Amino acid sequence: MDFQNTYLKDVMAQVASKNADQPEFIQAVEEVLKSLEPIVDLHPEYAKAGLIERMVEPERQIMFRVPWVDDNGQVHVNRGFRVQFNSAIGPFKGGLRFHPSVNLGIIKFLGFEQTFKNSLTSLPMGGGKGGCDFDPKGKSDNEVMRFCQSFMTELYKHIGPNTDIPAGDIGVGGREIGYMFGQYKRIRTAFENGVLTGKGLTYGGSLARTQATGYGLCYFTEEMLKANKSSFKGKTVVISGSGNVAIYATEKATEYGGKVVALSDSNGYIYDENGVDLAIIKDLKEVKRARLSEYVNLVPTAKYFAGKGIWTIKCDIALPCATQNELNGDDARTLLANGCFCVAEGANMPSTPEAIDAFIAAKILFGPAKAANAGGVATSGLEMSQNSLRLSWTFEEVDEKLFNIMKNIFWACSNAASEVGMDGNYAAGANIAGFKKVAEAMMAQGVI
Ligand code: NDP
Ligand code: 2IT
Repeated sequence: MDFQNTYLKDVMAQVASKNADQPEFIQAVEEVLKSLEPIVDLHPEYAKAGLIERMVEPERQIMFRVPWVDDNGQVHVNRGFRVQFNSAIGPFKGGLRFHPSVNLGIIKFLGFEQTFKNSLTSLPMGGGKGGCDFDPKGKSDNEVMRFCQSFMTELYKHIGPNTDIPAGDIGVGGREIGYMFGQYKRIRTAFENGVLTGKGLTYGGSLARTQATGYGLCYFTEEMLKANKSSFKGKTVVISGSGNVAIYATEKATEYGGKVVALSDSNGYIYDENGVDLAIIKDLKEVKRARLSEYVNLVPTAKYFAGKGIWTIKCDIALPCATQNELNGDDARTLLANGCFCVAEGANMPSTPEAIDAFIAAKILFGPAKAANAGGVATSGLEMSQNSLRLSWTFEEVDEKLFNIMKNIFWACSNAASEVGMDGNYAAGANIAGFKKVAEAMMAQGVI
């Protein structure tokens, strides 16, 4: 990628050489730095302050052994991570991912993105991310509990309600947060429920947190559509993934009058031209923890296709909600050729750089992850507020706050893009708007 600004070019070269074994991290940094050129051009003081060098280096990275015993008495060892990326505007905040693909580069890309995403929410949260290469699939509840307890037995030393507040991500939902909170409370000898978000409703969780990322994605998307004289109503929607984000994106897109015709998991995808039956999906995924392929045994009009390929389905609106780099340049061209005019990212970095370039070049509506999926962490911020107040807000109160936050994020992206003469480039707008607050806070706090 070409940089005109020599300072950014030098920093990017350093990042690429120092982190050569972390392609996802390099990809995330490059995407952000590229869109900061017009801003950094206006602020030569950033170079002398080493601002960008500091922004691309995590404040702290923790890696640790996670030993646990399976139901047969066999010991397993996984590798745990917490990357505390940036605390300029608030304590570190971001999810934990349990997936066999987790490594330091993936956690760093997620922590870097989280810093700008959290800034966009307008709430006082810094950026962090963590996780483990543990695979929860096929494990019993007791195995998951023992694993979570072991993970927290190390992690607790590094987190706290004013230090670093983890939450869920891929493979980490209410069950895992419950086990981790129980262990934290036990070894800290304190009921500090502000230390984790995404908790159960009986011990300090927030109403609407479960729905928040998927709902927030649709609030952002509907606002983007509305600003461009369109809406979900009557549109065909394809959503990848079938986890927390995909399920609640399906619910809200349907409520807005869209028809969601496809969902996927890592093995394949389902297609039903009549629209998917969300009650059956929820039961399969949230209750039974089953594979998506089982859906077609319950809904005879649906078809299951093994493998990738969900982006070959004709749609108006595509919402990638599974994982990073799940939508490449070829997929983007297929979507465009099929008439797709709106893509909004529920997952983190689901579109490859080539796919993003194709969307921007085609001038379709493109909602970038750090803006479009910020509803999850925003509602985590609202959970922290409720924990501090020792109060609980109603579903409607939280949902309304979430709605307004997502609407404001859309306009922050739109306005930031217009200010640099890039009308409608919400990806650049998100990076610029997220960056500004973090940059100002870091400049004010001196060289740290
Ligand atoms: P879940 O674990 O609930 O669901 C993940 C879904 O994505 C599953 O359907 C899973 O399929 C699929 N998936 C995961 N990894 C892969 C892979 N390597 N290839 C293909 N499919 C895959 O996670 P979430 O729904 O919470 O997270 C989905 C995305 O949204 C992630 O990118 C996450 O970072 C992002 N996100 C989540 C937020 C949240 O609040 N939960 C907030 C903001 C972003 P399978 O079951 O086969 O693994
Ligand atoms: O990527 C994300 O924003 C999340 N997984 C949610 C983080 C959080 O702290 O709620």
